[in-house]
Amino acid sequence: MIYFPNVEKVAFEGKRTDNPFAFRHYNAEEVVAGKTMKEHLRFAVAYWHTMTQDGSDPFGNPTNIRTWEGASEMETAKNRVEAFFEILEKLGVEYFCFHDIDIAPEGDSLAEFFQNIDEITDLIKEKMDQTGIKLLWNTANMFSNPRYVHGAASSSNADVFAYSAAQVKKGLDISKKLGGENYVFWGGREGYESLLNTDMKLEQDNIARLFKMAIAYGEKIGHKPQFLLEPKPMEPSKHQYDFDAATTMAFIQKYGLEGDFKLNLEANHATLAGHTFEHELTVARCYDALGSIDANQGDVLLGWDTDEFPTNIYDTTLTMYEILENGGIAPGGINFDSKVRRSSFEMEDLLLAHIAGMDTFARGLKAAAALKEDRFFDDLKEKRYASYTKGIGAKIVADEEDLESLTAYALENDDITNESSHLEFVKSRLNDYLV
Ligand code: XUL
Ligand code: CO
Repeated sequence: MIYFPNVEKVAFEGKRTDNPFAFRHYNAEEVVAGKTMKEHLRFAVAYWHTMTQDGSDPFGNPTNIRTWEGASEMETAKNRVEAFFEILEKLGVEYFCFHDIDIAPEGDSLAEFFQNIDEITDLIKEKMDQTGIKLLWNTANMFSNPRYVHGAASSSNADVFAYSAAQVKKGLDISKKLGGENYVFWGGREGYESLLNTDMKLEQDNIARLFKMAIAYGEKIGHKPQFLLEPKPMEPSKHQYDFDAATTMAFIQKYGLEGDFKLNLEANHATLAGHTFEHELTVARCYDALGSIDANQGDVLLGWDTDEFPTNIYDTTLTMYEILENGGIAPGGINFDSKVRRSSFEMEDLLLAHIAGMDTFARGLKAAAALKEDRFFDDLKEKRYASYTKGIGAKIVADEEDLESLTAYALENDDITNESSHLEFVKSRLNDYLV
């Protein structure tokens, strides 16, 4: 069955095309800053938003027209695999990501769930072998089912901890089966509703216990994907332990997980934490822990996780600049953790939305490469911190000074002159790279 009969494989046609199913900026094989666009961008499609989202919101019923609904849940699940690979192939996207419950129905028992997962991943593997499409990451959904009402690894109920462990084991088994390059943990319920009844220390110790079990199991089965932790400050929990990049790094370091874990950073989660996305990316880079990104954007007027497709060139430019500074994002990638708006309910909107996101990132990549080539930020920072390359500054960063020697210096040099940042001029010049 063909799900998008009116759309051919989406090709690069350039800015002047009026074909809505064409890339106007993303040209997979075009070389930018020494690599092809597709090597830089490593796009992935998210199973959950693309295949299972129905367009409902807290005030309204589903709106999405989806032609893959079958007579049973398993039939729908199988149809979705077909449709998903058609989307990936038509977009020329080489990676995908999923939660366990996105691909297979949970059934009436854990054993039945596992059996459904086995059947569907057989199908997915066949498709991967036929097309060469790869698994960027999978994860276990340990937040939707009511059993996770008090958390997963952080639950007050040890039976829930055990259930979570079983889901993670299965997640790693299917990661091995499908050659997953990364494995993600996002703790939507790993936090608290009220401190009045929460043992924060035990909960965080237990989360780390589960992660260590995952590392050990990966070693045992000879499959070690890059483990990734995805920060988010809140939603669905009132407070989530992986609040932002800095908080999550403190957790990773406290429990000695830095050799195995990096961060999967999401743009809209940064906004919710009161940061820009580039702030989160920079923090991760400072720790050498930038693993992968979930691409989307929030709405500045709304205080929740709207997961919109990225269309803001300013943001994608600064994001791609950080990725270039990082020397690339592999083995991570750019996963569209983005959903179409409720009013974009037609099947073909799924393609249009991804094309928009891919074109916006391609523009961001080109602008970022030009900024790098022109040493725009490099020169700016080099000049700003020049005082540390000579004289007393050079001695400070060589750790040759102490409080007494610096006091002696300051007493002789207390007539301080600072330079203006000319920040408005800088921002205006940055704009020249965006168009
Ligand atoms: C939720 C979110 C998740 C994770 C994977 O806000 O971003 O979809 O990416 O569980
Ligand atoms: Co995400």
